[in-house]
Amino acid sequence: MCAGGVVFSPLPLRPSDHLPILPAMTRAGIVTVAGKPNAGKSTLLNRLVGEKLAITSPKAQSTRHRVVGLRTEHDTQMVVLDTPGLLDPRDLLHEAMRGASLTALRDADVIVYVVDVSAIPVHALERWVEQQGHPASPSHSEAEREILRAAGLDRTDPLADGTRAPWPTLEEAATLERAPRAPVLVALNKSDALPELLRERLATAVPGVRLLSALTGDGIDALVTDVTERLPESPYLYPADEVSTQPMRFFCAEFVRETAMEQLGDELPHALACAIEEYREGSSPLYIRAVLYVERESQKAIVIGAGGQQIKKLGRVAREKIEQFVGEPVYLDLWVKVLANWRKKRGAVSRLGYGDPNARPSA
Ligand SMILES: Nc1nc2c(ncn2[C@@H]2O[C@H](COP(=O)(O)OP(=O)(O)OP(=O)(O)O)[C@@H](O)[C@H]2O)c(=O)[nH]1
Ligand SMILES: [Mg+2]
Repeated sequence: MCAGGVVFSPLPLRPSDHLPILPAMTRAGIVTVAGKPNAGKSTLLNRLVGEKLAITSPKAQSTRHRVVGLRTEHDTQMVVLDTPGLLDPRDLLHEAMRGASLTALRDADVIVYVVDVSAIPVHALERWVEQQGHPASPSHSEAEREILRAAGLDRTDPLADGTRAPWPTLEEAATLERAPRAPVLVALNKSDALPELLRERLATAVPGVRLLSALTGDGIDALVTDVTERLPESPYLYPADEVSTQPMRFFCAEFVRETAMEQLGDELPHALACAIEEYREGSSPLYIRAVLYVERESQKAIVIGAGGQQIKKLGRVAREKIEQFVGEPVYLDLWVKVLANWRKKRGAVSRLGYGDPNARPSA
């Protein structure tokens, strides 16, 4: 070909020359983290997001709301939902918590069912691992089966309860009437607390089981791969640089409540709720007025402490956590008020932001 004296020698076409350049296909979806109280769900959310969003505590029932964390990495966006621990509701707050968990299970594209493996007796885990290696099958002779039955290892023997994993299924833990729509990955968390040998045997004898330590990060990469494979191809649902969809004031209230859980006795934290009544953007330091609600006058006295020492300490630590989160100086104006028996009052439970306990999502 000759144009204006310039000779073009056409290069051989490569297949890609005919194709429009498409961006790499992304994956995105909702990853619901569910399980019994204290299993390590919030620790896992924080680990997945790489930031402390959800409050954690050795005391059970620390999470009361669905907490949203965003993880965007390697063309995949996970909208991670941390949920309140699954329990039998004993009051309206519990009902609202259960409602939040069930809704998150229903909305999920993938469910990570977190089990505290350190709470399962070691002998039950050992027996289960043992059995995975020696299942009785139709190929076993009757004599071999007899030996396995005697050892309690015959899968075909309905009386050998060792055939079951030594933890409840998600349906059992959540008392669901039917299995959730989304695929369920079982994550045995707190595996750092297991004897090393047992950990190795669990990992090798039972390939389907994901051993995890949300605390140390062990097993997280493998879990992320498992989850990613199950997410649908989709454009991102939120901007790639965001870490949550919830407002700052939500996290501020949670940090106050977490600090109260750390500093106050075992029972009192369950009676506490925190509301942010004012959040003055643009002020320096950032002005936040928070109210800790308790159920009785006697509890108010405990939170305030002798000479106001307790609330002063609580306010200082909570302020430091909030400052770290918002990245600027904060003036935390902290109050304590009595809202008598609020956990038993529908209006109060929903006014404190715990969803509508009337809305009972089906299982
Ligand atoms: N040893 C160990 N402890 C862990 C691990 N993950 C969480 N924990 C601890 O277990 C306790 C409960 O953790 P959370 O993340 O608050 O548990 P949760 O399931 O969110 O609890 P609720 O919100 O109350 O249902 C905390 O003291 C955590 O530090 C882990 O992998 N190993
Ligand atoms: Mg939690």
